[in-house]
Amino acid sequence: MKKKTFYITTPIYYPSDKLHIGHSYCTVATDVMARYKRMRGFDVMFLTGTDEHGLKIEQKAAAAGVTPQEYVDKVVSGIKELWQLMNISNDRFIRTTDDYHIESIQKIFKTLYDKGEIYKGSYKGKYCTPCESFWTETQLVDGKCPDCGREVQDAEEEAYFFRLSKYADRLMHYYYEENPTFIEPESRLNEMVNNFIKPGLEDLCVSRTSFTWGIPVTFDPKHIVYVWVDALSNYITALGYGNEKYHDFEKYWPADVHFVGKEITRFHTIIWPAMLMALDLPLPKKVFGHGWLLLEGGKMSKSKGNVVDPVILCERYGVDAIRYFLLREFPFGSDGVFSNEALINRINSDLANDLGNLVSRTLSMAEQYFGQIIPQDRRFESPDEQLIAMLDEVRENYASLMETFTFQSALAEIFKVIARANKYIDETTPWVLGKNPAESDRLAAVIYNLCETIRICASLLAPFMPNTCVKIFSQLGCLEYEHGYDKAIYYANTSYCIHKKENLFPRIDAKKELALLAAEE
Ligand code: ME8
Repeated sequence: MKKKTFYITTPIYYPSDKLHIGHSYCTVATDVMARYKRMRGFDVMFLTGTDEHGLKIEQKAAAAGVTPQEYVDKVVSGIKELWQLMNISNDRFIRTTDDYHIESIQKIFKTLYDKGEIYKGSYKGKYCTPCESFWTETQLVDGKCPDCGREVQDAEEEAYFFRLSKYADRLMHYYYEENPTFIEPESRLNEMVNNFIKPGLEDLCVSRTSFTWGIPVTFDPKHIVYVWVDALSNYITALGYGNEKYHDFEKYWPADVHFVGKEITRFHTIIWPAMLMALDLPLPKKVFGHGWLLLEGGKMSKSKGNVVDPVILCERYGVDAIRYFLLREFPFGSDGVFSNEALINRINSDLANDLGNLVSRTLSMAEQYFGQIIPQDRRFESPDEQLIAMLDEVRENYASLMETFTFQSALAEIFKVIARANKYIDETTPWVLGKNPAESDRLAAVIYNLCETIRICASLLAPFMPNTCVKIFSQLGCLEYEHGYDKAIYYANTSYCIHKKENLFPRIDAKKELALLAAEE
């Protein structure tokens, strides 16, 4: 039987500077979802990449005294290294400067022009350079860019326009009739409708002549394609739409979900679907606008400089700790405040104390009392029932939360089981049982139940903390066919071959660490 497909994407990031922890947040969430779906047996296509054209990059390169291509090549190689460091399992990485993408964009632009969806006119408006966005007077907030609050400039140029205005009704129909879960969280739908569609959509200026770092319009080469038309199309060009580089457009399109930050939901839920309608292509099934990581009251941003470097964080605390923290601390749809204190607390309480201790106590006792193999002669008693019932339920609870991208709660479900298992150790007092040879069968059952708990929890945690879970399975001596989603329920006869190694997460001395961090600032 052919596997079901799952196509998931991150935004393609601007390589105008190094990425910060906010970009990592979205990419890690996408990675977790991709790994989860692979674990569920899907044929996954996970796409990320970089959005390399536009005035901002042209200016940055000029300031650095290099060509735009040289500039982006350097930043992009750093971005690829970052994703490798963070264990990101993307199947493809698209750069908008790749030849095949450029070829596709030129074809898309020409097709839209030939169909009358794009026409030539002249543009007068306000332009926000950092956001690469044109605004009308009415869209400005206090005369400034409504997305970032910065100054905008007057701009006028001969330009091509996309007939966005004519799609308002079809968009509304898509949102409310055809696909009511297209925009999530739901609050973002209301925002799109009330702030953008209801006030009236205007045709969109889709070409520029004021700078050159972009994809030329083939039939009028002094124009370059507007960077958002170029960028949004990546989701189909990366599958081979309009080019011969790839051949899986039919297989994966439409995307199951685009993960994007809330500030670019508008581009993905208005402009992008309208472009696809104009091309007579199916629309993505869902756009999820996640929240922002804030820092001391403001959004992190490359241009503000108040950024948190993911490379430093991963080196200091470990990749899995950072991946876990990002998805456990912040509800995916809302904003959250990043702080070192919260990070250290999470590592200590959840990873070192709860998970780390459960694994280390269980495996130490297993080795101490039985060596590598838990005896088959096991006596189960009623205190086991509650733990086993939780083990049998956790997988379903987790799955339904994962399907709605409720990562924080999915993790909380697993950690409830971990907490219960730690309590079970205190209740069953294996160290007392271990002193009495007559209780050996009871001790074997207790240790076995704990190993089952660890195996099941690690199976479900694997998309979040892949390296840690590999370590756990290896210490449990648990073969590959014994873990994974399908096996994440209680069995009476899993075979373990225990081999305890170093603790998974060393405890951080929070006071010392925070003082150290303060001194470094
Ligand atoms: O907008 N908190 O690229 P970009 C959470 N090239 N997420 C954050 C964040 C923060 N503080 N800062 C950034 C672009 N992000 C376009 C996209 S897509 C066709 C083109 C994440 O480099 C979040 O996902 O500015 C946001 O939408 C994305 O990075 C913006 O990255």
